[in-house]
Amino acid sequence: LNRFNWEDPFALETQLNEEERMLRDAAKAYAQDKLQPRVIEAYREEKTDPEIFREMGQMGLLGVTIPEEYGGLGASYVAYGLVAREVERVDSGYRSMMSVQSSLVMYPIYAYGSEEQRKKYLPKLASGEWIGCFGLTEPDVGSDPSGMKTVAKKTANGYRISGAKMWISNSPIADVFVVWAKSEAHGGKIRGFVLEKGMEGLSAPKIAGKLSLRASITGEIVMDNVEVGDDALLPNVEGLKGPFGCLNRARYGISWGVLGAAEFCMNAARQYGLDRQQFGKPLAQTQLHQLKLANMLTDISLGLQASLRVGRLLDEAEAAPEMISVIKRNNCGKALEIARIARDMHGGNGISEEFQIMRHMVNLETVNTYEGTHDVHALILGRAITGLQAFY
Ligand code: TGC
Ligand code: FAD
Repeated sequence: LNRFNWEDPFALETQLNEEERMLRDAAKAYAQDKLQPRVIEAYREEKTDPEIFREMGQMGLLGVTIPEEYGGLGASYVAYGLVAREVERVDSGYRSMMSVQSSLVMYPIYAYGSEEQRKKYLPKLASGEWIGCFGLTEPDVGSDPSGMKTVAKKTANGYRISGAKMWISNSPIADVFVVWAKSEAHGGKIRGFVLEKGMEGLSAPKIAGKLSLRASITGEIVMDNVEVGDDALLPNVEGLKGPFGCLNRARYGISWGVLGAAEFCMNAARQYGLDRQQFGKPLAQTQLHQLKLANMLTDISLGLQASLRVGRLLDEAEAAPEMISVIKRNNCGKALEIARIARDMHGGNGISEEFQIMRHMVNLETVNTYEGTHDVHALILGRAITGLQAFY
């Protein structure tokens, strides 16, 4: 029998192809060399460096699954997940910046946009020259986006959009805004629009004072009668399946990403337990410490296998949204639990920025909430299991 490798319990490495391994290694090198050295200060000072988009673009980390002719890599969803894992090993906020750009801005323009929209936006989003954001949530509408108040009214040559979006990643520094609104000309159905920075009536004030995800800027999108042309409408999708089609991909990426954060926390707790002595022996030689590490390893390794499976199905266009709910919900919940336990295992040092565990822990509170809360995904699964929907 082969020897057990605690760092790769189910030999995930052997389940990846050459391209996936290469992209993973490039993402890891970038994340460790360029993101890790700036994250502690960025988080403390609540600073987002827009240059990160340019750097990620140069590395090919934006729009990994988008075809090459539009500036992407045309790589697999598994490759995309591996990139998310490496970036989130450093910080969930950096992964958030990357996944919004890739899954929530580039994907809808690619999947629902006209050829002109694809050509205009995708190459500059892929290079990071332009930064994108995705506006679905509103001040009064979070888990239930069907109740959105943002409206688009038809004008002679386009639409006039009014409303407010809340909790929008990247919005204060965004050049491109993918916004979802109820369109009167389409019977009140939800439609997607691409807005651009500088349009009259469009502003994106920063939401200050976040105690989580501080390295990733978040803001509002305020639309006060913003006039856009007919060419701003995403022509090829109508209804909630538009935004949900994007969310499927982002939620899938998150399921990998959070395990990167969890791996960081577990590895740090392991090392801390080996280095730190109490009662005359290393903490790692106590049963409680080992039990906690065994639980962490189990949850991380099972989660990785599940994400890999769903990634392969996504690549074959065979993944169901409920599968994504299972892995988003499970992996976020487990990663948050692992971070909380790793924080405890570090004793007093666990609260210091230097050890980085508490930053991951507090970030994961957001990740457990956005893209469908932990409980909303339970209700999506409950509906699938019982055939009864319990939302309303
Ligand atoms: P429901 O009746 O279930 O569905 C309405 C229409 O949408 C279709 N649909 C989907 N299509 C594709 N993928 C999915 N996952 C889909 N889920 C639903 C469905 O087939 C139907 O289509 P049609 O053609 O029949 O009209 O809608 P509902 O109103 O009952 O939905 C309930 C619920 C809870 C499932 C849904 O509203 C939900 O998922 N809520 C969570 C909201 C959410 O995730 N918001 C995320 C905002 S973006 C964000 O957080 C970005 S953070 C990113 C970062 O920084 O990394
Ligand atoms: P609510 O929907 O009000 O939920 C509050 C609580 O009630 C939760 O615990 C929820 O699980 C529970 N709940 C809701 N409905 C039910 C029910 N039927 N039964 C039982 N319990 C229920 N959105 C975007 O559109 N774009 C972005 O880029 C984006 N980025 C974000 C970045 C950050 C840092 C944060 C914090 C959020 C971001 N969001 C974004 C918004 C995010 O998607 C929402 O916060 C999330 O969907 C939850 O909505 P809500 O905050 O309104 O909470």
